[in-house]
Amino acid sequence: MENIKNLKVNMEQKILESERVVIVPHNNVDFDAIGSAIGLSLITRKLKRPSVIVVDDPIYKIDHGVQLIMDEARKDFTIINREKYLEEEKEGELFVLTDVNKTYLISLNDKLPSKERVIIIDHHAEDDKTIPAEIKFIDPSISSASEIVTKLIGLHKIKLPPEVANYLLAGIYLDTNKLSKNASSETMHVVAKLMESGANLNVVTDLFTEDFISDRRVQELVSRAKMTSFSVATVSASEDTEYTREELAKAADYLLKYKVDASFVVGNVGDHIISISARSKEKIDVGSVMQQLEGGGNQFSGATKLTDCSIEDATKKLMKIIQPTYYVKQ
Ligand SMILES: [Mn+2]
Repeated sequence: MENIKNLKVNMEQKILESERVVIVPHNNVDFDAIGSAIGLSLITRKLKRPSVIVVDDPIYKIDHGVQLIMDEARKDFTIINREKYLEEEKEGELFVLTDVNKTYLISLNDKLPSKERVIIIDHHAEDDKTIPAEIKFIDPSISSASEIVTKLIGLHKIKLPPEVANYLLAGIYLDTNKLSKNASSETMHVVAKLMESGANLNVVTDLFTEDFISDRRVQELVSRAKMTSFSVATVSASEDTEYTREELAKAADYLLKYKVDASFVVGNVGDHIISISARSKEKIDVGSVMQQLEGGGNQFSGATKLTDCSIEDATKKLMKIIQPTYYVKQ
């Protein structure tokens, strides 16, 4: 059992000595990783140090509920991807890893500073791949990183905004399977504190449900995919289901997991508009394909919308255009 009061004191000193705090949750970010990362951002703010949270997952890999949290949290916190981090990387940064302690599970593994500038907060067991860190609080007996961070926030006497209380509760909820496993009396105490700060169990439960419903809709689209003889996946969605552009894009992203060069998803987005979302690995320039259908994009990603035409017509138009002649010359 580690001592969280020591962690608070030692961590505070390190944060105050740093120019900026880089908060790194694990890849395939989940509720616990993002909730605890946002909570840590709140602590750096109290200590008047800037912080960024680095999340580098492609959008189709992020759970819908986690995405909702990130979209909302962006109003108050800085969440950037690896590319953006590399543009603004600077000296004197402190890395705080949360919900992770292994090199191969983080997006900035090649950017880790020396161990004096690394803090790890985690509840996964250590092994020989654990990142060297001068300060680490790793306790597998605790339910979640969010539980640890909530305690830290309490020690800092920070007033938790209700939204952040929800994110932290979502983290605990995920890792305890809705408080049905690994939840100690300490965990329940932390949950009670979060609820006193305005966390709402209904809101948190909805985050999990929406994830399920949206995923299912994306998977419905994926299940309609047809593979052409020239390694392109196409989806013609059902005419009477309205999808969001984001769902079409997620299905197109998802299809790139398979042995295809590109994917095109055609669906009804309402208001008599048929939208096409296109993604490519590299051989096919989908931006140029979309341009010929009055849309746009770049080599890897593109989209268009067609008014007053059926999904069948839109798919026919698309099929005429996607010929191997549009492969990028190599
Ligand atoms: Mn966790």
